[in-house]
Amino acid sequence: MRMEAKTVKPRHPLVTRLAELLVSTWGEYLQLEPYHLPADLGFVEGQLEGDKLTIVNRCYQSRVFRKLHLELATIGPNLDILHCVMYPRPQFDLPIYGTDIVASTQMVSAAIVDLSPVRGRLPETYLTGLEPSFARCTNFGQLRNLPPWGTIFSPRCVFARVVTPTEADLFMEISRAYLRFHCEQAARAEAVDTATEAEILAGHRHYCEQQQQNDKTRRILAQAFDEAWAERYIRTVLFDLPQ
Ligand code: 18B
Repeated sequence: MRMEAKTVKPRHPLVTRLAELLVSTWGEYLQLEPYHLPADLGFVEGQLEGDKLTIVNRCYQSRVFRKLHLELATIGPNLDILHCVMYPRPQFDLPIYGTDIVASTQMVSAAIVDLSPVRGRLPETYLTGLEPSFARCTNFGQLRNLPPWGTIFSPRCVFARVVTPTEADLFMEISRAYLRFHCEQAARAEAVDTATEAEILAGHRHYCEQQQQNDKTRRILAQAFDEAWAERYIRTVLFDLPQ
């Protein structure tokens, strides 16, 4: 395991494009401040069945967001993963933007983007605002079904296999629209009362608990490092609860 600041070069163009979109959109809409991850977990390397696993994290915070986390992982010669979660501070009644891309050299087996509700139901403004982009999902050749723990996702969740360049462009356009819509909502968000804040905090906890059940993520991390490391990483870096 190494700790020096480093970058990984993702090889799949969709991963590169989405990472650039996320960071540039954050820079455009938000006053970014650094967010410090545990010192040994910003850049990590492991071995997965003889292949090198490299993880690079970028993390910020802002007035509204307690943690804006972008993670890029490369495994061996042809697997790239992008993971991103925008956790609002629990004082703000906003859904959680999350996205995950799992890409091999030829194909994106999973591309997912959602604004996940934290108080039961996605607010009407979001349901309506995201609808035109969501409706374009019918243009993906293969939409995928959510796993059993995926009850946290909203009716506007996009989960597709991405095979052609047209589908890659479509995923980018939907992601861009979701992200910009969300940043616009966040810009005018105002703090809620403490009773609502407690409800939101419980919603965040539930979101993280469900995400922690994704065995596909856990398996990769446990194989490259070990069970205890995977557990700590999932609980402190990927899906940590606010203090
Ligand atoms: N995830 N993903 O982030 N995951 O982190 N991911 C996979 O083709 C990693 C999130 C989500 O069908 C797969 O099946 C690793 C966020 C869903 O059972 C692999 C990291 C969201 C599935 C990984 C990572 C999210 C999924 C299998 C850390 C949503 C489908 C790929 C870098 C907002 C699960 C495949 C299923 C799948 C791996 C969703 C390998 C290691 C933020 C729903």
